[in-house]
Amino acid sequence: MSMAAVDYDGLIPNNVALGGDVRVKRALEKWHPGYIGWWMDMGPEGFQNALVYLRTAIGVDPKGWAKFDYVRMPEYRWGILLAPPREGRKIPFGSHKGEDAWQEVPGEYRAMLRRLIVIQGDTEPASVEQQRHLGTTAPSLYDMRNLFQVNVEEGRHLWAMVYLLQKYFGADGREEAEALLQRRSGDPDTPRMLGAFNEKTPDWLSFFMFTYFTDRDGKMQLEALAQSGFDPLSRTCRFMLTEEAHHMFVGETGVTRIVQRTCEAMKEAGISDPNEIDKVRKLGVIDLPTIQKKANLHFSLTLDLFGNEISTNAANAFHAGLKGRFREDRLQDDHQLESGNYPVLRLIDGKVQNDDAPALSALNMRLRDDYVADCNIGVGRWNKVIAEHGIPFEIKLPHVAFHRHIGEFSRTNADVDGKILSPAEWTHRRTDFLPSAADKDFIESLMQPQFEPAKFASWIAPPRVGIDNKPGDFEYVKIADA
Ligand code: BYC
Repeated sequence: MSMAAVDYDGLIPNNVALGGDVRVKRALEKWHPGYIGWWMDMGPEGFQNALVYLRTAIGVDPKGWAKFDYVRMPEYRWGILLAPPREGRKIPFGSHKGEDAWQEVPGEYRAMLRRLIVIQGDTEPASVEQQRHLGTTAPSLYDMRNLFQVNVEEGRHLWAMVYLLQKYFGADGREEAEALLQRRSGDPDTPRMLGAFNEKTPDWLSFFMFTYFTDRDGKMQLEALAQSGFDPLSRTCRFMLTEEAHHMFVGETGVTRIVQRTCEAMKEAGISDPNEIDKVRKLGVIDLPTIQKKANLHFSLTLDLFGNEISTNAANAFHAGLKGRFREDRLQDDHQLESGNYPVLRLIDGKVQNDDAPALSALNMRLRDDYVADCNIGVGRWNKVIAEHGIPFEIKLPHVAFHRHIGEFSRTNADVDGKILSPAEWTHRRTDFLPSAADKDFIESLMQPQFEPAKFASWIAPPRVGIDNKPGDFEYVKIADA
């Protein structure tokens, strides 16, 4: 069997020759019932017997790696798929730059590597847990299908990390794989590891913002890990990125469709002032200022996922050759960063200012900068829709100092322009920037299910094209079969 061919016969589809690796195969088969138990307890609430039109990864060929069909979610074939090996691949950065990429765990970096894999793995089931209540309020069958697609693929991403733990880390890898099924998003005693993955995703606007902003952190981190000198991690992340693109598509187009519906309804009603919030809300759509507040919330929560601006962990992981920069292979420098600086935003004399820091220590900041640039692309598309309707409003990303809980700005209160506020001013103005209880209640009031094919809730426009080019009235989820 070639490395790219997928063995689809056993319990666990894979292209890693699992059939000939009895120890790992057994370990994964032993882990499987616990995973299914977790999926039934913590995966999508309801709809587990519904037939969902899902894509399943069946290969790793860039053209044609997935097939679409109706599947019941618990019967989804969660497989282990690695991008094909690159002959003669070398470690592309850090102190081992130019040496052969590792096919086994480098002993001296074992703990650091395991930590990176466990943190990556922990986010995947966390997001499924965060989104588990959303199916019941889906604004259409199309959107419900996209939610479930994202969920099963996050499940597959957990499998991807668990494979690495089981195959390369022996007994402690097995323990970590178990623990990934035990932690719970938002649980006070056993929370998920990173802050944003313990927040709620209470409504569909949050879901689209999450898939736009937080899945994009996933993209950035996976791109950085895809550069890894530990080749199995690199190949795993390269294939995960193929799936991740759809999740960000769901977020970007979801927000676009909400913005579009709001603008259309405003135009039909002859409302041109986006701040006439009550009037706009009476139309059954979400006013633009509230969409901005949700963007402020999810962007700022996601920035925390990049860690501290100055980080010894990040420097060590780069120096070791384990975690690179965003698209390291396209950068033109020495890929070692032993000298040189990078500008880091810091709070100096009460003002947010740039300060040069050693480039190696500033890698989290650099990845975060790349992330912000990437976020701005989709925001520009949302604004294009608003401009096309002649409405004077622009969605803007808030300043990176706004509403932070990790890093340089976590001990200050900045407004969306980066101006430092006193604690009293912050308390007074907080709901100018972030959703208030009334905003949340309004959004919740709109979350009424729409489960008829071809129909959409009042607050969201239909998509331009169907999934897999299906027509507008396609029944993406057959709930009747549930
Ligand atoms: N929450 O040196 P520092 C995705 C901890 S999303 C809580 O600055 P470092 C997805 C940190 O662990 C991508 N704790 O941190 C998206 C450290 O603790 P220890 C997920 C935090 O290591 C949507 C201490 O503070 N993948 O895939 O440079 C749906 C000092 O911090 C947080 C990855 O993140 C936080 N936000 O950077 C589904 C890649 N931030 O060690 C999936 C792997 C920091 O002192 N992870 N701390 O006990 C990493 O590369 C790094 O762990 C981080 C943090 C970038 C997260």
